[in-house]
This record gives sequence, C-alpha cells and structure tokens, in this order.
Amino acid sequence: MDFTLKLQLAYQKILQAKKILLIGHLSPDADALASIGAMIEVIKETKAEIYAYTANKQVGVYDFIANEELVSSVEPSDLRNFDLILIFDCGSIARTGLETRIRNLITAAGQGMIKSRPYIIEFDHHEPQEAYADLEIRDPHKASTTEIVYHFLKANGLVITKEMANCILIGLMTDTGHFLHANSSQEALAIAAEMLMRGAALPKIINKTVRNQSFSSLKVWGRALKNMKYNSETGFVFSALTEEELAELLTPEELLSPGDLFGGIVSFLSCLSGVRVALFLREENGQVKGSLRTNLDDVDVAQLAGQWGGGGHKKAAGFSLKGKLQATETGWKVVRT
Ligand SMILES: [Mn+2]
Repeated sequence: MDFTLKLQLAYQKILQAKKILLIGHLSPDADALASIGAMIEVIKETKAEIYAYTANKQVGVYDFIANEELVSSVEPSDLRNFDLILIFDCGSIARTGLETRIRNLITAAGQGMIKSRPYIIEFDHHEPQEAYADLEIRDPHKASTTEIVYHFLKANGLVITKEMANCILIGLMTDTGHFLHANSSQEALAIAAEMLMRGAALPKIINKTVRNQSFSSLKVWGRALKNMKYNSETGFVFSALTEEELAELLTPEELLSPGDLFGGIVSFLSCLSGVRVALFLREENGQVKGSLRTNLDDVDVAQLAGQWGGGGHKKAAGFSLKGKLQATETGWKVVRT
C-alpha cells in the first residue's frame, strides 16, 4: 500500500475507535514520548478514550513534552478492552514491553478463541524486523518517528498546532543529536523549519534537552573523560566505568534509569579529532555493556558489535558481555565472574 494511503487508513481507524491504547518503547526517549504527545493532540479532537503506556518512563525528565503526564508506566488492563493499539518508535515488538501479551492476543484471535481483538498500527523509523502489526507505517529513511507523525498529519489534512509542532521538532532534534548525525536529512531540516514557523519553541527545547544535565551526570562525564584512553595509530578511543564508580557518582534513581547518559558519553568520545571508533564500557548487574560509535562512512560498528554478540546500526551499536571489568596496563578487559 502507498505510504499516504496507509497514513489515511490509520486516521480512519482512529476516527472509528472508541478506546485507544498508545504504546512507546520501554525506557522511552523524547522521540517516543513526543510522537505519543502529538497523536494524543489528534485523538483529543475525537471522542475516543485513551490509555498511553511506556514501561520504565523517567519521572520529571520529559515533562516539557505535551501530554507526557498522560503517559503511564503502569501496564494497561486487558488488551481486549481496546479496539485500537498504536505503537510508536519501538523497533521491535519486544521493545513495547508488552510482547507476550500482544503475541497472545494475536494468537488467540487467529485461533478463534476470542471474537475480536484490537487493530494494531505501528509507526516507526527503525529498520524492519518482524511484521506483526495489521498496518505497518515504517520508513527507516525518516529521522524520527515524529517525522512520520508529521506526514500522518499532512496526509490527513490536519492542522499542525503549536503543541504538535513542538512535539515534531523535539523528536527531530533529539533523534538527530541536534542535527549532528547522518540522519539529519534535507527533509528533516525543512520540516524543522516549518515547525518553527508553526510556533515550535527552539530555545526552550534546547534548554530542556541539551542544557538539563544533572550535577551527578556531569560528574559521570568527568570520570569517563578522566578514564579515557586513545590509540592515535588505530584511531580507537575508549573509556569505562565500573559499577562502584557509577554508584559513587549517580543517585539511586539515576542508576535505575540513566536515560541516554551513556549514549551521550560515547557520542562525545567520538568527537575527538582523528578518531575512527569510540567505545564506552560500563558494568551493570553482572554484565559489561559496550556502546560503539563512529562518524566515518567506511567503518561499520554494528559489525564490530556483532563480534561480541551485539548489533545495531553502522554508526551506533552496542553489546553486552557477562562478567566484570578489570583494569590492565593499556585499558580494561572483561573477566568472567
Ligand atoms: Mn526514534
């Protein structure tokens, strides 16, 4: 089906629905919450009841996003109570945090054990993994899921309000690393400009996303920079933080849901002049988690991560290894515990 037709069908389904469940990915980022926020603005104009869910949402970090207060981390009641499920920015069914429940629902309906089930629509800009939704609105060339929501609004002739414009710009800015990453397309920038003309508040978004680091998270950055090592011959920069260091520097709440703190650190390491690959390692619950970044087109960090059982994108990838970090003369090694 043509992309525009899919977007129009999605709106038809919303207009027909009485009870809608909106889901963003677990430990939601600004793009997931802003996509939900903009869609709630649309649904408010209908008579439908809503429940919005993201597992493990950080409290107080994203309250500048419209309707964020309506997004709960309490699991929704029986999914059969809804007639429509909208899934945003999830990448895979596992990232909904409701994988088993959604799969059971689809299976039960498929086997005729229940009369009906909610219609499922996926809005996403990650690479395709598994087609489970009834309507999959996916485009990996889009910079953010909010960019897909923008096309949804346009395809259905809906007025883009100031609130929606803010949401769309928030997703575009944060998912492109504030227009630093390779996904900062001409189209993404053109939509960002349109959102400014529609009243989106750029300085406010910058203040809430870039200039909102906590004291303790900056301390973590400091320690990561102190521990940084660089091999100028291979262009490999890396750093690591042990569980003890993290526990010393972060509050218990921050330890539990660090948001994109570690992604930010490895991205910053990759800004070093001459660097080819940046790696950041940290200990978490008996595992060593690695984040990899590159800014070069001839390096594929997903392939590197694959060697340790991980994966991701060409320019940003990660892996987890069982064990803990042990300092060596030249860096760290992961030892089995
Ligand atoms: Mn996204």
